Amino acid sequence: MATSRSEASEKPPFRRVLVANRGEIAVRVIRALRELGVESVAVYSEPDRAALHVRQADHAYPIGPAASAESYLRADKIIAVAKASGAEAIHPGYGFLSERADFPRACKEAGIVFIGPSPEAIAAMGDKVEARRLVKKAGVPVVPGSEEALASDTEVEKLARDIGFPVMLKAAGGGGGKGMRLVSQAEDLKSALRAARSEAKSAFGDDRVYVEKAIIRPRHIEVQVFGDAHGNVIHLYERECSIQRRHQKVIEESPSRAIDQKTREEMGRVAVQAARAVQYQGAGTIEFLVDQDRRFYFLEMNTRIQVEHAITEAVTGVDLVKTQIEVAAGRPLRLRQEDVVQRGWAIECRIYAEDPENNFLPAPGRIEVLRVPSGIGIRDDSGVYEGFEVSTFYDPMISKLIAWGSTREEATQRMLRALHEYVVVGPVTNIAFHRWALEQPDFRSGNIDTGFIGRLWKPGVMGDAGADLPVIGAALATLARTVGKNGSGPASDAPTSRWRQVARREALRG
Ligand code: MV4
Repeated sequence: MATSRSEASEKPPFRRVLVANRGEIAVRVIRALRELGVESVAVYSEPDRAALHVRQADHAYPIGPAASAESYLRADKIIAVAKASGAEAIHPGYGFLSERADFPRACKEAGIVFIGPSPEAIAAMGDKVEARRLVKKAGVPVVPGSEEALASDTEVEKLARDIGFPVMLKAAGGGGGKGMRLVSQAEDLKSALRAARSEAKSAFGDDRVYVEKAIIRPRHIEVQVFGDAHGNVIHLYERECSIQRRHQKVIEESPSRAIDQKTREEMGRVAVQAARAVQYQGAGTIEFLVDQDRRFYFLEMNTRIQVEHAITEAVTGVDLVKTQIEVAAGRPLRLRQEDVVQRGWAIECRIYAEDPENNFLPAPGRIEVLRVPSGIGIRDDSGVYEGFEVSTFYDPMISKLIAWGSTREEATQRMLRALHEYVVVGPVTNIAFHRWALEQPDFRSGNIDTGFIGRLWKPGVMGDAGADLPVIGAALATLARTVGKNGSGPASDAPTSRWRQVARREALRG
């Protein structure tokens, strides 16, 4: 990777940093801190006292009971720990306090650096109508729609008629699909409005809505941006996150098959303009919808590091978390735009403790056996270990599995190989679901959009692939060992390799 300055001889950007998060992202940040020679301070809730982020940090402090509202969301407690521990800065990770404008304000008052954007940038982008207005003024294409949040129903009706159906009603107070309603015809507008307003009211305490032209079967493509304290803003190209379920991303990739080089450069340029509109500092993401004619429209900006940042790291070679920490310390970006190049292809599968056959219901529980894939081109970012209890209190993500290859095909084959190696005994997981998804002809040909799972998936569709042979084998072997140890007989050395299990199955079939 081309760097304008070397990092080897530099002194650490901070002496000690608090990580206000848990799970894989806390581990990810602690790793970056150690590489930079910065001490890490973990915080943890009661059930997390033996979590991986606590084990890996240099210091660790308890902050309360399991419920996030009483621990990881308690800005006051976390700032008190930062002060008591001598941390100079706080990294918020994603989720929890990462996009609350009042948190960086409170950090500033306490004399602590917030590793992220200004409270003004967070607030401006958090208000979806304000964000639309700001970026549109900066020359960024937005979906045709209202300039303001609409308080009266008659205004909404008039605007919807002007735009033309289908339209999308959206909550002004927040994103993520809450309070969103697709309206196909004028007759449905009144009841959709009522539903959207009441959902927005309960989710965001704000029942204002706005209207946009609905984009049918869009693709979700987002651009990674980075700003520093010296007015430099660059982008690190795109990620495609079209494979989602109920607004939860499931599989992401970079680059995207949906755009050509000219569109890619244009989206990057425009994303930088959007970030500049709020004098953005730190890592951010500009989300776009791309329609079937490959036109792109600004959707919203995420003012945090994202779960899927690692696929951008894989194709650009840039450590995004390290860069966050450096720019928060006031250092200029090491990279110029022309230094950023995409090489090869990366895919991420989010491995969850959930049951695809049972409406993807979270499946918490103790991880009895864990075999994590590795080898060429594979990265597994995880916050769990064998013996760890996946709790009901938090997101049931077990890990993010990332495969890099020189082409999309190689990355896909590598991911399938890694999924084949992955063994989790204990909680049910979505590993077999990922194998199924990657084997779909529409995935192979790059024909994906936000309706991919809804269109192709239903319970039972995985058939035999859903029966996870290595998992069954490992579970049997574990059971046999346990019986051997605790019972009267000798410890069993029951086979656990895949081919033996398959061979047995074949034999059973006769
Ligand atoms: C849209 C749209 C179609 N047209 N806006 C969903 C979450 C929220 N952040 C924006 N979303 C959408 N906005 C217009 N004008 C379709 C979606 C949408 C979607 C977007 C990205 C990824 C997955 C999605 C799934 C369903 C709907």
